Amino acid sequence: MSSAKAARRAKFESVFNLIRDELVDHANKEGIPAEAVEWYRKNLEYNVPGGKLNRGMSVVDTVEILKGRPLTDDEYVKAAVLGWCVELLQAYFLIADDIMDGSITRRGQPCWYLSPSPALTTPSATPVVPATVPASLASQEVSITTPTYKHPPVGMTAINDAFMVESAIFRLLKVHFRSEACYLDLIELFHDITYKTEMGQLVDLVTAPEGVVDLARFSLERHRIIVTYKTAYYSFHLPVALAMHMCHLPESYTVKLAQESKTIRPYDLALSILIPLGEYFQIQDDFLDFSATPEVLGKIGTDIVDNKCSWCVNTVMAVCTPEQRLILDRNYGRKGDIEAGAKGADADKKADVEGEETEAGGLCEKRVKEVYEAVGLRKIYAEYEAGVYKRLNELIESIPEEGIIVDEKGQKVDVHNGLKRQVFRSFLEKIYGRSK
Ligand code: DMA
Ligand code: MG
Ligand code: MG
Ligand code: MG
Repeated sequence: MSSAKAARRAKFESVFNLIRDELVDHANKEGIPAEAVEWYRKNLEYNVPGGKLNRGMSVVDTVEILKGRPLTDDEYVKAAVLGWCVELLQAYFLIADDIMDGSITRRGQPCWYLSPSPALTTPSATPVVPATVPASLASQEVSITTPTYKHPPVGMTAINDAFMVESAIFRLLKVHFRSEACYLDLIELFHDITYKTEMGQLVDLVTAPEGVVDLARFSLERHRIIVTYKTAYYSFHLPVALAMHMCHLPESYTVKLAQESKTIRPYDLALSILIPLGEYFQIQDDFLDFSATPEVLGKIGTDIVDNKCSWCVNTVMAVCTPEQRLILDRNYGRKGDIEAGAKGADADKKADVEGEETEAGGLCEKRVKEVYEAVGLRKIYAEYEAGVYKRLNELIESIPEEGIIVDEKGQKVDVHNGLKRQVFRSFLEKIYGRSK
């Protein structure tokens, strides 16, 4: 990381301390018992600041581009608070997502629901799971093992912790934006985007229900819907729309050029570029999951083993032979080695029994990857990337930046109030051709 980039991140991170203290102080003032306040503080510290922070910092970047000058200290803090609200939203989704996906690790540490409980970390802590079988279950065939751990996990309190991280967004908006003209727009935006992302999570979950491998459920159209709703709205549209509202961009304005006048609806225009940009970003993520080495990527790709409705499997299904499709049907979404004797879902059990299952990979995954290579997925991806880069640049170029900008009443508007191509270029240049 360049030193300028590191300094930019450190400045943004310093605002996290401010908002954490504000939230914790507020809970203290409400008279919440100290152990609960301490839990909340640990929840925030564990879940909010540890990511790449690209989404949050892009709010600050966009405000700077729209204003066309360095920000004052007050403007910086306001933009950064909005950025941290995006990071809070992401943390809220991820705490819940990890429970629903049964994930083990996140950002190089245990998922919050599996992490040691902040309240009970002494050796004398009592187990949270009953050691004896409850009477209501005694007649059924259940096995409840006596817990031996000294540090019980956060467990399902994580569900309420996720809700609290979400509610923190609205608490911060109230404190920092209550008296601003954009307050209602900001609140509505967070509500709309949250609803859309949750719809995306639902489509994601029903497309690949646990333990059901059925490639017929997948399609590139289904992939596009999942990606748009689950990722693009909150990761790309939200940061830019927040910055636009903070800079008071009007709903519409007219650009008077030499020959013609053009009416611009900047929020719709931004959306029409940011959704395809978000889709491109997720397609990169899907391709890298297959193609990048763990050393480069920083994580082991699991989409094939996890039965994900990835761009890769959808693209390959569209071009492969019936024989190759059979290989995909028999090996996708499975751990271990199906050809070694077991068939279909039995492969998992067999691998378990024989202890040959590894955390990711195995022969099933290898066979799927061989089909990907055989159909030339790398070449298809390279062509896709060149095409989408050209298409996105054309969309960006279509934003009028020259001419006189007038508002709905025909009043001349400061040129800095218009949408800028650089907002989108800075996103595109950050992700184009990325290899991790
Ligand atoms: C996470 O989606 C979704 C949201 C809305 C944060 P995912 O389960 O595909 O992502 P990950 O692989 O990071 O758990
Ligand atoms: Mg997940
Ligand atoms: Mg998920
Ligand atoms: Mg991925």
